[in-house]
Amino acid sequence: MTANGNADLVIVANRLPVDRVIEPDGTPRWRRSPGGLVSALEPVMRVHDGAWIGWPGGAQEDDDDLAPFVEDGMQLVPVPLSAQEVEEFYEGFSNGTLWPLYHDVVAKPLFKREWWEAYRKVNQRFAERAAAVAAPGAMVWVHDYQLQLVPRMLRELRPDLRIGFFLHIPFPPAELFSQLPWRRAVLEGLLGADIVGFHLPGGAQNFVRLVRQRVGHKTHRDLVTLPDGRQVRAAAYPISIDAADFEELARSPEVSRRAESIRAALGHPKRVLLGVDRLDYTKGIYPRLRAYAELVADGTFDVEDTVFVQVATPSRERVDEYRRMRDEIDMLVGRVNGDLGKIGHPAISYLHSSYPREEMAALYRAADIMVVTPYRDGMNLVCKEYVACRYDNDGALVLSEFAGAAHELNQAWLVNPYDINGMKAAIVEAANAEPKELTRRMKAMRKTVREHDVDRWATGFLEELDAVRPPSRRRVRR
Ligand code: ADQ
Repeated sequence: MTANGNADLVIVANRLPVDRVIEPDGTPRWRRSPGGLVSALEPVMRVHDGAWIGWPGGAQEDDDDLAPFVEDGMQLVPVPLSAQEVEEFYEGFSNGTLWPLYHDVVAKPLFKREWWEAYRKVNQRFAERAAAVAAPGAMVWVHDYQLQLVPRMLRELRPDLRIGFFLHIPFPPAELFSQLPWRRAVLEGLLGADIVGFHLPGGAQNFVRLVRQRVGHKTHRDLVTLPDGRQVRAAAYPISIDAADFEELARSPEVSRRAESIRAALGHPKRVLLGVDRLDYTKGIYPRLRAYAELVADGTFDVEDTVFVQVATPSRERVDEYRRMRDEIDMLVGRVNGDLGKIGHPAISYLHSSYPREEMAALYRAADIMVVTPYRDGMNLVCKEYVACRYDNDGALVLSEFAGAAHELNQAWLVNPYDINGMKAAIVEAANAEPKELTRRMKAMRKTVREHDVDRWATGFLEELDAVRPPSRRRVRR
């Protein structure tokens, strides 16, 4: 295939950084959805001639006009999915097979052959779009578990490219990954990249070990050598947030006022505990609320001066497991508030809303104890956002040791979310900690988050990808 694109840097991700919305009169329009990934990559996209390839959301009919377009100097290339592909590729293989398998089998993964076929087909479509827009020798950065076959498919179409891949969720140990009927194809898919990035060194090690065991390639430390001499590096690049930006937001008078009014609306409690998550069974919302409820029931906390605010944005609502979990949490919150609440003082203030960044910063400012207790999480950015907002070096973080972030934020009160008593003890300790102790811990965590921000993550990865030997000078087998 000839190189016919002009983008020097191509981002390939499941979603575009814009959503396709349909106006009341039926005309489609693009609305920006500024997620962490797009703000991290925006500066580098500007320096390079950047293109972003992704699904615009929703299901497309054959006659939908989804031509590439330019927004803010970025070339955006929509990849359409049919209703059946949304069901089989996105809800099915991505979120019903890979997501639970890669998160320690917290829920049972489903292995369906038709889902795998859809996954392959959609990955091929993404690879073809990337091949068409990339300039000769361009860098292509493929993101996440939905697109693990793209690196190899793309290399077959365009051997001239430098290809990077980053996995935003954990990469499981060999014992779990090996359940996957298509394990070898997934490993070979990833090996199409020059660099395969993970949040933690453990993920990279799991990958290299599996490549040795299941594909039979030679490996040495973080390097895999393919039969044609090409080398693939597997390494850790822990993602982060724009810490300075969050702090600035938190310091703004509007956010400070809003934080005060949140506390006032809660009845000026002595203590506010906070949980903020996508409503997902990996996030450990249920055990966290159970632990808290027990502390209220046994009199450790009094609803008159303490409240737990749990914000849980519904997600993936068409996947059965998510509906079940939402019902379970709804029931738990209802029971706890019914049994333990008082008029004007619920034990748990439970919200399904999705908030703008300003409101998130105000919530972080309003909370004395942030409770983040996933059963397994690739990184978890919520805890880093909380830390970035605590510019007075106060506030306590209770954090699951199974979140990637626990490797960096080890001054948090680290907990095992499977151990309810352990979680209760940590919450009580955090609640009773001396201000000096809180400051000591928060200061150290803030330093980490400040020094390792998202810009460092993105530029670090791309610099290493840029340094990959251009394919023209690679040894070619004849
Ligand atoms: P997620 O599973 O989505 O990300 P997380 O890292 O915590 O988890 O990111 C959530 C983001 O959504 C945060 O920026 C947070 O502020 C925002 N958010 C959460 N609830 C919200 C609400 N109610 N309103 C508005 N915003 C809300 C996946 C992996 C993580 C990994 C990231 C990035 O599962 O482990 O850290 O990708 O790689």
